[in-house]
Amino acid sequence: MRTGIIAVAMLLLGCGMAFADQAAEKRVVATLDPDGVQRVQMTGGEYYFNPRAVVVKVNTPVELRVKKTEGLAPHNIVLKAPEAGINFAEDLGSEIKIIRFTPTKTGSYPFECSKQFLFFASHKARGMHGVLEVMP
Ligand SMILES: [Cu+2]
Repeated sequence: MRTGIIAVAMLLLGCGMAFADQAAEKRVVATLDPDGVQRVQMTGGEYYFNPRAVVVKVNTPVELRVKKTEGLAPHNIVLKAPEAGINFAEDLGSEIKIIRFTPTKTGSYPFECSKQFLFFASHKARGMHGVLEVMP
C-alpha cells in the first residue's frame, strides 16, 4: 500500500516536471551575446512555433534564427509592427534563416505563419502563432 502511494506520488511528480519542461521550452528569453546582439533559435512546424513566446530587450539588436522542421507544408513567419521597428515576413526552409531587427518600443507583438492550403484552416488558426515580448 505504502509503496503504491509512493509510486503514484513519483508518477505525478514526473508528470509535473515534464509539463514544466515543456512550458519552459515554449517561452525563451533571448541570450545577449558579447557582441551586443540578442539571439534566439526558433523552429516552425505543423502547426506551431517553438518557442511560442520570445522575450527580448528594447533598443537592442535581435537576431531570430528560424528554420522549418521536416514536412511538406510550407511555412513562414510574419510580424508586422512597424511602429515598434519590427516588420518582417520570411519563408522558412530547412536552412536557418536569420531575421534581424531592433525593437524600439516595449509591448507584446504577435507573430504568425500566414500560410493556408486551399479552403483548409490557416496555419495560424491551427496554432502556428506566438508572441514577441519586448521588455524595458
Ligand atoms: Cu505554417
